[in-house]
Amino acid sequence: MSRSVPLELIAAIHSHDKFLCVSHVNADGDAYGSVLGMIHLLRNIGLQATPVMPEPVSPDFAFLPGAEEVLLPEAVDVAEYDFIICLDMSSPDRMGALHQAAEQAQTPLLVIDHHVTNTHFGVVNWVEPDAAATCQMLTRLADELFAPIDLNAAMCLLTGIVTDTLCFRTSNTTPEVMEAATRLQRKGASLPWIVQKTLNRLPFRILRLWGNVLPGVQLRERVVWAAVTQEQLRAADCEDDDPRLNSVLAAVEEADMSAIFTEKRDETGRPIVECSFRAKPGFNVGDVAFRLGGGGHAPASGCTLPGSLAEVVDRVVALLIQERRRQAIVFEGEVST
Ligand SMILES: [Mn+2]
Repeated sequence: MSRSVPLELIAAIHSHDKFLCVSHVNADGDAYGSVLGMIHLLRNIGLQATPVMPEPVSPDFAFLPGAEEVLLPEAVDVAEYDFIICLDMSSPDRMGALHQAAEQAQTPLLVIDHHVTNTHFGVVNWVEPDAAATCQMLTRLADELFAPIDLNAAMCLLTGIVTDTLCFRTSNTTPEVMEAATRLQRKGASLPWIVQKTLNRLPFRILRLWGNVLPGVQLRERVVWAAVTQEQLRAADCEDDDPRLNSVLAAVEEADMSAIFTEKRDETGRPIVECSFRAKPGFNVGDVAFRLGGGGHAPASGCTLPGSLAEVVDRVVALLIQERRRQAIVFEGEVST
């Protein structure tokens, strides 16, 4: 059930002028959509708002109105702002270099997020784990702020809802999500255009990468997984794998949980592995990621672990299998009682 927007949040925004809006590294549609949607809403009530992201804007999201204005942390003097609004991010380290800058300048943080793993790191924290997207929360915030939703805001906010719900297909797609999306459509945001710009795009090199990765896919005890090596990425001319590969695995009928493991190196050159998990309704991969030092939600989560690809895959797959067994017993129990 949706809770109300904290009055402290409304008061903080209404009684100040200059806001910096930020989201997390490896930004997705909800991260970009909420940062840019928020700046449009704040400007619509006459406030100054600047978007900043820890990394350069991904070309995939350059179509969003306001994307061309996004600054990198080094281009921002944090001390000039009354508040930093942290959107769709569960912990402050997720905002990269801006984290240290904010601490030094002692600029207070306002947190708006839907991750259940949120660490409540702001002076005001509005965290709604039931919301399907941070952008969904912002459609309600707009009303509370008396901020008109113009076409620019509507496009950004609908993009976050569409991408986080995989176009209204996740288990948290409630009637409230549909209502928020309908409102944004009525403000002029085009659903088919956003879907075309986000979920329905597949660069050919990604397809080639999948062609090399999928022969190694494995299924054991209703857990399905695949590993992506640096060599495969290079051969397909890809910098990174694509989150949609996990959507393909997540649809496997014979599995309740899925995982993609991607071989990477950290700044010092040591081997690390990025793990991304998905669970079918009734199962939870959020806890697994959290225990491994990552974060996310019951249906989708992730973490980054040190070690070689083979080591990490062995260790994490064993954990997922064990966890799936345990949850299946609980789930069956719930169903039968
Ligand atoms: Mn989100």
